[in-house]
Amino acid sequence: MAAPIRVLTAVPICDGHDSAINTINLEFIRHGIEVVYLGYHRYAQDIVRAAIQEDVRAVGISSYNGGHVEFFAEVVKQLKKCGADDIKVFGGGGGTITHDDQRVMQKRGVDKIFFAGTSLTDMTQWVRDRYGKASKRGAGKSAEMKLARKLTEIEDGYANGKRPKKSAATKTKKSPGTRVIGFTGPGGAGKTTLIDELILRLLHREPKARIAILSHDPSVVGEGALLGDRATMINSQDDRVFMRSMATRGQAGGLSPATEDCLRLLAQSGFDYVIIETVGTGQEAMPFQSKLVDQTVLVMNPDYGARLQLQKIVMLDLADIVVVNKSDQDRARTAASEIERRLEQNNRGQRLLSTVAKRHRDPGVDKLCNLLTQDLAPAAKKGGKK
Ligand code: B12
Repeated sequence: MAAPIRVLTAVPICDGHDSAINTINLEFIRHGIEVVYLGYHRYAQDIVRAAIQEDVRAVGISSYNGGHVEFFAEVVKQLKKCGADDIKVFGGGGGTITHDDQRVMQKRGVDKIFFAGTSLTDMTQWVRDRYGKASKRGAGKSAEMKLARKLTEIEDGYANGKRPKKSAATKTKKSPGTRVIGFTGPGGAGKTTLIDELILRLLHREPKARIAILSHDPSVVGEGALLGDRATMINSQDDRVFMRSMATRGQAGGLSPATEDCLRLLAQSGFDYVIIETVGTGQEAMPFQSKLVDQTVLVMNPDYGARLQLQKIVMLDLADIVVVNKSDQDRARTAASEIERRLEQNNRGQRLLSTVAKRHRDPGVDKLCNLLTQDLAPAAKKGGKK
């Protein structure tokens, strides 16, 4: 089976009209396209950075703010400047984009504009026809682009169910000083928000640190996926953060068939931290079998049901740190004490923390950041000791 088409969609700066793009995203997904959605009110620079890191075939922009001629052209210009002009730009904006505007935009390198009245089927078919064919693409100009393209090579190699023979990531060693942290937990527990807050702290505390995020969303074989974590990760839109979104492409358990190889490649690429986030997982999930993962964090919602449920969650035996997020909710104190007693049975020195990730400067997230960094002094990191 051929690898799915990946596109990135976004709404420009000073524009909150996201209902059109949300509808279009869903239609693309229904037709087997993987959509990395960046959200609304986005700078051209953020769109370009994300498109390069995600190594998409094209960027779809939905613009209603009236600045489309300049904005689309700016995205095209910046992609070209980065050596990524094989990433195409298309989009729409109903009646706010005129046919005259479109002619100017196409002269400036925009692939296609869709006008009011075009059917969803026609738009989807055009994207499949235009971006579905394999095209010859360069290895990439910058180190970041090279890395992004290698990740695509690995992921696409698995699309037919086989591990690529010449995987770009067959070496086993991590870069000296790289710390790999795995986050898992049920859907809706707040993993993505928690990671984003953690990234904010890491960027402040370590002014030179570079961080990679490998984030997963669910999909079944041959179908599309909404890869939407970038829309939540506001703090992670930073030049020191490399983020890659992956669909699980039919694999159960929280990760994709290509995750291990992609993680290995990231762990060899000189980042200080590599953070991996699973999809929302079930009771049986044990996603982090990889020896590459140094620490595992289970993020829980206080509302997990009866206490007996805790006996069934396998990750409670395996996680190094358990976080009860949303601890401003009524049941949170009960949850924390029930989980504490459950962890005591394991007698493994696992740590339990309570957080409210959505709250700015939450002391629980500060503690989590301390825990994840404390036993790796900068000197040891630079010397490559683990
Ligand atoms: C819905 C709407 C809203 C909703 C937005 C809800 C939301 N979350 O998106 C609300 C009520 C909140 C709203 C608010 C505002 N709006 Co308004 N809004 C509209 C409206 C009625 C429809 C836009 C829409 O979603 N269309 C549905 C899509 C699916 O259809 P379409 O637009 O025809 O698009 C086609 C193609 O272009 C294509 N397409 C569109 N995008 C993309 C992207 C890709 C990748 C692809 C492939 C295709 C594609 O898909 C469609 C295919 O048929 C338009 C008027 C209109 N009739 O267009 C005004 C309009 C866009 N809004 C306008 C304005 C001014 C505002 C406000 C500034 C009003 C105010 N003073 O507060 C605010 C700004 C909000 C903000 N934060 O940005 C103006 C913009 C004028 C301009 N730029 O010159 C418009 C044109 C109304 C007008 N005639 O004055 N708005």
